[in-house]
Amino acid sequence: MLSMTKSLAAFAVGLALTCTTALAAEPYFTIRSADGAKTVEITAEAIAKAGSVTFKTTLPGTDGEELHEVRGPLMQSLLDQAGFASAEYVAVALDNYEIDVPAEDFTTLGAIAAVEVDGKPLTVRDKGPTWIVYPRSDNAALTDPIYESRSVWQLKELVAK
Ligand SMILES: Nc1nc2c(c(=O)[nH]1)N[C@H]1C(S)=C(S)[C@@H](COP(=O)(O)O)O[C@H]1N2
Ligand SMILES: [Mo]
Repeated sequence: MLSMTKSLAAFAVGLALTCTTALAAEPYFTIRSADGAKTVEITAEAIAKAGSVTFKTTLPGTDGEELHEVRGPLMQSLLDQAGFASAEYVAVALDNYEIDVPAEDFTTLGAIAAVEVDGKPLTVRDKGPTWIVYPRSDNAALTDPIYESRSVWQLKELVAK
């Protein structure tokens, strides 16, 4: 009986740790103001709430001409939801790659926060968990190299200037 109580207790502790880990899940990325006054974590919940779009496109920095089905919320939906309306952002990646991204890329060009490619959630290992992706197969103008350089993978932070 004692050993049963012990194993039950161990199970309960294990369960609690598992749940704590799940609840403390890392956000996909954060959006913050340049002065640090406002920071919004983009969690799985925020991503689900923002809805998502899916399109097929070639992906920069990969296998060239092959089309992939990407899915994720419009970055503009996340910005609206989080209450940011800057004219210019800086996208910063886990590898500290950073580049300016004008708001038009989100308001009019339809860049998404891709979280899934070919039906698979993106992990850090495959340029996730979030990758800024442009629907460039739908719009020839988006094949300009400037959009390739703004296709930031492993997005860590979007800073509103
Ligand atoms: N996180 C991250 N995203 C990035 C980059 C990078 O170095 N790190 N390079 C950018 C640039 S300049 C281009 S052209 C494409 C492809 O980069 P690559 O050809 O250096 O692989 O991804 C863009 N996104
Ligand atoms: Mo590039």
